[in-house]
Amino acid sequence: MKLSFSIVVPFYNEEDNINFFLDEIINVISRNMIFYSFEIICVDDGSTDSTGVILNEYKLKTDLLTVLNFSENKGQSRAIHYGIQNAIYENIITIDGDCQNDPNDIDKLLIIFKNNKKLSLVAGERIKRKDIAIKRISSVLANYFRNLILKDGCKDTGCSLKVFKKNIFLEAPFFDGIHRFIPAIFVGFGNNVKYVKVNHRPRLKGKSKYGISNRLFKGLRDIFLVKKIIQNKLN
Ligand SMILES: Nc1nc2c(ncn2[C@@H]2O[C@H](COP(=O)(O)OP(=O)(O)O)[C@@H](O)[C@H]2O)c(=O)[nH]1
Ligand SMILES: [Mg+2]
Repeated sequence: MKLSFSIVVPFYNEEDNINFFLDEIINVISRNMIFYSFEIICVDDGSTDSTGVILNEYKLKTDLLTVLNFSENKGQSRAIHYGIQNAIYENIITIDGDCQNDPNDIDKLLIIFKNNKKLSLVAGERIKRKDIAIKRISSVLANYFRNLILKDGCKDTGCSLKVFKKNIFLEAPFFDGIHRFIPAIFVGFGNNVKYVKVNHRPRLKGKSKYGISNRLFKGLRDIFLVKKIIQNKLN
């Protein structure tokens, strides 16, 4: 039987990125449709620009697309979690909607996932991050401390491009920030994971929604919460 994948994408004020992003994704799906089944779930997280309108316009062009809307901004974690809860397929692909991840890497991740039945997660690690220095440095720090405590072996947990089993992700209780701990949770729950080098592109349109204060410090605090979640699960 064909493996099937729900592609879950969070969007917060990404009006200038949506059409290009979805064109690229549809391209990837078209060339892989003989091997796998797909749906795309876009979560508009209370955007205040035309994101919702543009997503709904795109929906008229393809029946692969489902658009979910929050009336107010609930954050990237909640958007991804809600998208996954609504996914019809048993496997999930996550990717950012701002065109910084390269959808062409999906082929590579899918082949590895398909050929290694024991893997529950294949996660991208961006080789050359096209972000500002402060963001790259804070990311190295956060990855170092998380790895020290949670030992997930992941060098770049912030890379959204991932393929994984839905049921394992949904075994973990939700918390705001969970999307940064997917490898740690999978490893902590005793699953096999693999990391794969992927491309990263500069953000050409729109603005990043994160700075140091709303990511690094919260990320460090959440390490201990995840440690507890893993201990609770194993006891
Ligand atoms: N749903 C949702 N998505 C968000 C939020 N903040 C960022 N995103 C999305 O998450 C992805 C990554 O965000 P971005 O700001 O580019 O983060 P960066 O690449 O790490 O700087 C993009 O697709 C954003 O639209 C948010 O509050 N809610
Ligand atoms: Mg980005």
